[in-house]
Amino acid sequence: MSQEFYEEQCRRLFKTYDVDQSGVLSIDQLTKLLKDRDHTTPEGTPPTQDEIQYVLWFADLNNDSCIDQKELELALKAWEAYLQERKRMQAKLLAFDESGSGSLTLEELQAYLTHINLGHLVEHEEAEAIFRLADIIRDGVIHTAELALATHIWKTSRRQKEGKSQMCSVM
Ligand SMILES: [Ca+2]
Ligand SMILES: [Ca+2]
Repeated sequence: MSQEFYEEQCRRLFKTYDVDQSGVLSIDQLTKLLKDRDHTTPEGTPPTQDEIQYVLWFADLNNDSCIDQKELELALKAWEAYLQERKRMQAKLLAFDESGSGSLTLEELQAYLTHINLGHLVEHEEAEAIFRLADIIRDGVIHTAELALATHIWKTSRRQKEGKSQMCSVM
């Protein structure tokens, strides 16, 4: 799909969902858009709170809890990427949910991070820092979209560390 076509599609989508023509998509309008564009669940299944916040985390650049026309492209990309990952994330959550609560505690997240760190222990402190950033609906546990975000944050921080150590070895 060409960039031009994509932008045109974004413009049209924005118009369709900004039903009050306020120039931004409110949380309710964004929720409807995400629901309509999710073809992986039965029709009409709404996104969960953590999924909505996940999209905002990536797309709401000016932090006003609304999506403007420029942010919509980011929101759609974040949502599409997440939908492709969701099944895998749900399976991971299930696998590390020792207590069977349907979400992960800090200790369970630490075990998951250690697992994606190829078995090398991720320290409590680091796991806690990631937990705090990823608990975007602030209910003290990690849900599926929050686990996807925790994974993203962890990978980004690893890449930064590797980048630094590579620089050190060059110098
Ligand atoms: Ca915004
Ligand atoms: Ca949470």
